[in-house]
Amino acid sequence: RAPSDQVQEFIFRSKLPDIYIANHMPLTDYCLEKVTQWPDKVCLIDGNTGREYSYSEMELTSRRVAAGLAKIGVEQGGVIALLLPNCAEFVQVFLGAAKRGAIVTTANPFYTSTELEKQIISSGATVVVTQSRYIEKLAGLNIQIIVVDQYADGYLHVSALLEADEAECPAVDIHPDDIVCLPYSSGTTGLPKGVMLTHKSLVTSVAQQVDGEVPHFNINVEDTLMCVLPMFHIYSLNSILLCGLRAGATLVIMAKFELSKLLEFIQKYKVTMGPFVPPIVLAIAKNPIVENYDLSSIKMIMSGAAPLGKELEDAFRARLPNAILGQGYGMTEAGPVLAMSLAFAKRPFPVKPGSCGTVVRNAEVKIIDTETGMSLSYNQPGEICIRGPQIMKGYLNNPEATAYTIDKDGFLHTGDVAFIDEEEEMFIVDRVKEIIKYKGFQVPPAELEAVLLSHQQIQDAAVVSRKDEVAGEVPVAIVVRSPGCTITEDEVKDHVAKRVVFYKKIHDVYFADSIPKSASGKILRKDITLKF
Ligand code: 4UW
Repeated sequence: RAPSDQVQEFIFRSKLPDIYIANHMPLTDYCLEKVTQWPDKVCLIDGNTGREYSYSEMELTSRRVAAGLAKIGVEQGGVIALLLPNCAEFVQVFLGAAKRGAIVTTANPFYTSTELEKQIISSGATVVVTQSRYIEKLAGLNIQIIVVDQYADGYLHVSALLEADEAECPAVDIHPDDIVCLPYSSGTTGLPKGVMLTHKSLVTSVAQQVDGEVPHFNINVEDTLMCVLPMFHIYSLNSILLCGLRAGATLVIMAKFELSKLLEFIQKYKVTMGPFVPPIVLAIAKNPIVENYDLSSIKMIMSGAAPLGKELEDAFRARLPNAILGQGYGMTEAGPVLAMSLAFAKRPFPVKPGSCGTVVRNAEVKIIDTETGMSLSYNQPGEICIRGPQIMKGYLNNPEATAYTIDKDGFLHTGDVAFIDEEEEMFIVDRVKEIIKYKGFQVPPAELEAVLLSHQQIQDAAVVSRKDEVAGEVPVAIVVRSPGCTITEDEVKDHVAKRVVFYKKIHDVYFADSIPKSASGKILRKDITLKF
């Protein structure tokens, strides 16, 4: 995309001053930099097992894992796939791999083997760390499997990493622009792509949140963070795990969301901070069992990854009036955090409902007119673009998609439409990208369209979003049957359901004679949405 030749650009910045950011440091060293100040502090409580891990233990384990990885042949720059729900091993292997100078690609363990195969091949991963129950999904892949739970015949056990000799931790010269994390995201269009997040990107993003005299996201050694959102998604990985470690907080991790368990953990471990997504906020606001628990330890609740409705925000505040409720706004490619509520700051600002926050420090935001590319001033909605050392280096092996997303001036185009008001608060109002968000999870329409078109009775198809009270949005399909074919709605749904993870399932099928397309063959999704 050509940058506009506008003379005076409108650039939005944080209301907090810029800070010094130590983004020359490797990620693990940066996150664990202050461990000597709190060596015995509990770093992690694995809610699944009840086991606790101290900060010094975690730091030692990261060196052992780095040594173990080197020993099994993982080179600096090598790629490891983590296929795990939230568990202590996720954290240990992630930090150890980063210490090794390796790259971690994270995937949802519920992915089907087809989905996994695509990511493993595309990322170039040579090792996957997983639980024994997921091994069968990896059949046929040329990859070394490391199992974290029981010892399984023929597979390496994670103890080979956790119990390696830290004296053999290799000395590696990590460059700030080296990739450390490779999550997959479809971005503004098309299929999932590897998002190259470097040591510099992630260190910067964490620092933008929790570093400095007046942190934007005020968490510290006194805090206990609830880590129920999956760490394979960048929201949890960055804003809960990495920020929590840097700040010396305690993380309580849960493998899967279950409301009563979550409430029990909040009460038992006196959780102070809950980073959630709208469906969890909804459950806490509406479910009567919440009354049975003492949630008075909670100081802050953050919502993000999908829009939070105003009614829900009000209902939540009525239920937990003493907790600060605010939003964060992230996108994998943006490193990921673009904005966060200044109600979470060490010196909080008053904020308005519906806002997804104020841009983080050491970054610049532009709101551009989607037609002309001109940057807009206060209160005018346009596409949000962000520039700063935290954004991705680009998409792996995909210079076209990278150039489409990051312009020549270094601004990342988000595909989200928002305006910023005079108090520098951002309000997302629309989207000019394809992505559908089911409970905060990405559902890329192009991926489902390809699955639909692989059925011989389907001549053409489009997948669009429909609003849903619980999930936020669900994917629905418009299908054109091949001539003479009689495929039914259930058959279409089944065909897709067998091939994709549960949250990408098609909820409804509408049969049509044709799919509206532009002259260049692009599906006109907005035109389809208008029909129902
Ligand atoms: N309101 C409306 C929001 C919002 C939103 C995101 O799966 P991805 O690529 O990434 C994420 C990351 C979320 C995130 C990261 C770190 C963080 O601190 C935080 O705070 C809560 C959130 O979701 O999807 C990116 C897309 O998700 C939508 C938006 O369309 C964005 O481009 N999205 N947050 N508060 N929509």
